[in-house]
Amino acid sequence: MKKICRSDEIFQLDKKYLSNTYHPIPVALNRGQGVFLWDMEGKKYFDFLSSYSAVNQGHCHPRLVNIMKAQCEKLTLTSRAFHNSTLGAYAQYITQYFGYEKMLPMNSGVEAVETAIKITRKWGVVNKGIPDNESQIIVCNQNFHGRTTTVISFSSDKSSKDNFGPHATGFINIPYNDLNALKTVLESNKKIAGFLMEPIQGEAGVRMPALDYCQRAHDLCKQYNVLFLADEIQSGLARSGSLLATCGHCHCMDICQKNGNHYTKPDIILLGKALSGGLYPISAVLCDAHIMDVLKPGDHGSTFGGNPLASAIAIEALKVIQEEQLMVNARNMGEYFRCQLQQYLQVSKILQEVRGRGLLNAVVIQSKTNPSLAWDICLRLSDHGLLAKPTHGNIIRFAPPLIITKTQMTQGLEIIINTFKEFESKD
Ligand code: IF1
Repeated sequence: MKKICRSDEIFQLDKKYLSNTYHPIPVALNRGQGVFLWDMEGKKYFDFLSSYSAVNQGHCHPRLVNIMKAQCEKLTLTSRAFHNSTLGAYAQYITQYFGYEKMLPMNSGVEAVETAIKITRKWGVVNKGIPDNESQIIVCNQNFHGRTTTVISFSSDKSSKDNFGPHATGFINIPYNDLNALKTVLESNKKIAGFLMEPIQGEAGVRMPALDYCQRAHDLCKQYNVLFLADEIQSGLARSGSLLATCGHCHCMDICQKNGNHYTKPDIILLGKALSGGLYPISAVLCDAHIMDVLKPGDHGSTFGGNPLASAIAIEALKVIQEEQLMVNARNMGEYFRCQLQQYLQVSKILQEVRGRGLLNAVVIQSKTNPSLAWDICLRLSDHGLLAKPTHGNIIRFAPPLIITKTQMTQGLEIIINTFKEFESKD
């Protein structure tokens, strides 16, 4: 087979042989290190997407690469038919890290969501006496929790959902950040087992609820004996400037309280993405024993979930987050980033809003003449050596790896602001 070495050859291959399910920025990446990516021609880019927050620790983190290599040479997969030498240690490490009693290991993020739905439904049957097949889970409009047939059933996004029915029942959608809507449903429906939400809605364009929303929503759930489930797959693992965006964790409670944030410890948290630092699909469901123990042998499982390779990588990925103090850097660099862009916003015609927490940020772009302005800006950013992707038409998400230094952020901002300036004159 001929060796492929040019970007345009890769674009052609992808077009010819791949399912047509994505509309990528025309860049073919070949190498990554830290906050940087290189394409086939050796051109260097700042990565301001971080593989949708999976590479919080930076690309090919040396500690993660080393642990992966070492574990690969020893043992990679046993299935759960037997015990293995790393899973127990991983379960102990992650539960103590987040202050929960039990962990259930899966692979992709959406599998963690599916797992949490199953735990919640069975918990409702066992603990609330909800008849089997009748339990309900409250979810939020504009959510993104993944792409399985059950999870798309409660999506608000037409292209994720339409023509893929019949859809699963048992989900009630309410507006995000609306405590009254939550209370109304809880009050009127006795078959609710759980409330599933994202502490920050990523796909919806980095939408943040009121600072006390998670805590007050959880309080309402407690009042009605309903589980509060936080999907921290994107917002968690230091991305938002705290270890979890719900802040249900001792490592960052001090800081959160100082900042006047309210925190809560969700009944169930879902993790994925950066749990491997981008080396491997690893997800997890964490909760206390009185909830997790509704699952019995045979109730749930996965061939690869909790395999020795994943377990070794996940421990190291969590250690890197803590030892490199990524939440502190995310908080500081995020503030710097938003502050610089807020200043630019004062003099800009096309920039409408800058928002975010930690290093999960977005800008809203507006054009009188060009409906694909955000896309065009992202193409131009890529020409200038910075990768970012639009979401929902006119929003651009900026989420670099959390190891980014101040100098690198200054350079990234320079590219972003100079690119915006090119478009100001055209509008
Ligand atoms: C794609 C978005 C990000 C997630 C939350 C669960 C999952 C995701 C909060 C499922 C996944 C992805 C998947 C990716 C694009 C991406 C995304 F733009 F769609 F919203 F990150 F911002 N919960 N998010 O964000 O995890 O099964 O994919 O491991 O291409 O679909 P997964």
